[in-house]
Amino acid sequence: MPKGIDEPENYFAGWHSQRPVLAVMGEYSAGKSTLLNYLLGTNVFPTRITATNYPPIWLTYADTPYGIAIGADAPPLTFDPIDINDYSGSAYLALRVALPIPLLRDIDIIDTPGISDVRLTKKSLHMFAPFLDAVIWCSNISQAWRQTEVSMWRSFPKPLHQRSLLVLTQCDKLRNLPDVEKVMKRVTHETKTLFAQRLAVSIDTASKAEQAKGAADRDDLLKASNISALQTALTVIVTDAKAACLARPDIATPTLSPTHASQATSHSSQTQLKKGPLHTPKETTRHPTSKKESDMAKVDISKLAEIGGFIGACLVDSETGLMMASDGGGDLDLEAAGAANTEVVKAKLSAIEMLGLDDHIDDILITLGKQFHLIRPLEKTPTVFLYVALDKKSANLGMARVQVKNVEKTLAI
Ligand SMILES: Nc1nc2c(ncn2[C@@H]2O[C@H](COP(=O)(O)OP(=O)(O)OP(=O)(O)O)[C@@H](O)[C@H]2O)c(=O)[nH]1
Ligand SMILES: [Mg+2]
Repeated sequence: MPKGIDEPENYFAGWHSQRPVLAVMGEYSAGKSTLLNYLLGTNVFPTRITATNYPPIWLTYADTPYGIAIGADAPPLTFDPIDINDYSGSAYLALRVALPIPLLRDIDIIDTPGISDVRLTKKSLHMFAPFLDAVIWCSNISQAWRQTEVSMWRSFPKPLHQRSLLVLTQCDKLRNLPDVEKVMKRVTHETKTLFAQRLAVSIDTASKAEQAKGAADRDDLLKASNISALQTALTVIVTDAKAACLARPDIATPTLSPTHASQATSHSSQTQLKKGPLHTPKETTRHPTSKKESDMAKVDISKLAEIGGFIGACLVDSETGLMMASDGGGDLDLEAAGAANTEVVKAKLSAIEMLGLDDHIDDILITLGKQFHLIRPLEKTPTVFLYVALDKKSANLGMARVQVKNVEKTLAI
């Protein structure tokens, strides 16, 4: 391993410019990247219904776009930001992306993975702490301010707490304003000393306001979104942080630490910011980023169909939510079911890690009225799991568990 690659702080120190640095943190799928894209006015950051699989992305201003990927065990790589899709996965510790977006003239922004990401340790977020002027902590209002969030945020320095905002996201998902206010009241009580300010927003509503036909509709939607309160709070944070930042050396050009500058390799030389969104994941064909994903077509899980009461089964990568193989299904949308259950597996893996249990998951059983759902992470690759749906009336659960285990043993990824 080249010297210094295991110390990404060395790079971050070089990236720390006179601009305030704002990080967005929170649980996965809280809406962190959606919020940032809205503020930036373009789809820079990847967003998805299931957890995205990117390392922290440090966004900064440059007239000519460029990207730098800090590898976990390889020299840093420069890339064209348009190819950001290719830099997900655990091979990278952090990405630096520079773009000519007006807001970035005033502020650097770091988008981070969800705190329950199994690959993300406290240390990997703490690496950024010395460089942060403020944090927007995003917490989904439907499950706001969970114990995992409390524990992670409390582990950051107290002065940072005083400069940061708690944003309850996706407030359009609650039925009405009194429900929003009820959550806000509880969370305000629980976070008194932990944030400078708290507010509830809906980026979905703010985006709808942009498409509204009449001015009255637009105004109503904007008001309901509470986006202007967020923009005001951000302006205050940026203004307060600016004076302190001027004392820092300004770094306007891409910098690699001297040790690595000569080793950096480039995927593309001169880059231009293309018009339109940089990344629209829903329409984008995802390139396999790892051997694991490119192997998926070869995985055979057809033996699972021999289990009594079999309805359908799939093999899912919980890091990406992607289905690697499937069989049966009938009325059950296996792809959606598999993706939704990535959250179950990730939550359980992270609970085991948080509790310091030196153990693994054999299987997870979900009992519905009419079906059993069995989840079995692969022993050698626990982030990949088998998901099997069985008819409760005709399945023999004991036998089914053994059969799923036997099939799991035959899978090698
Ligand atoms: N209804 C509603 N959905 C939202 C809102 N904001 C984000 N979402 C949706 O929530 C999902 C997750 O959003 P992301 O922005 O990818 O969440 P994230 O916190 O960046 O997720 P990770 O990067 O995976 O940790 C996406 O399907 C978004 O469309 C909102 O205000 N309202
Ligand atoms: Mg995100």
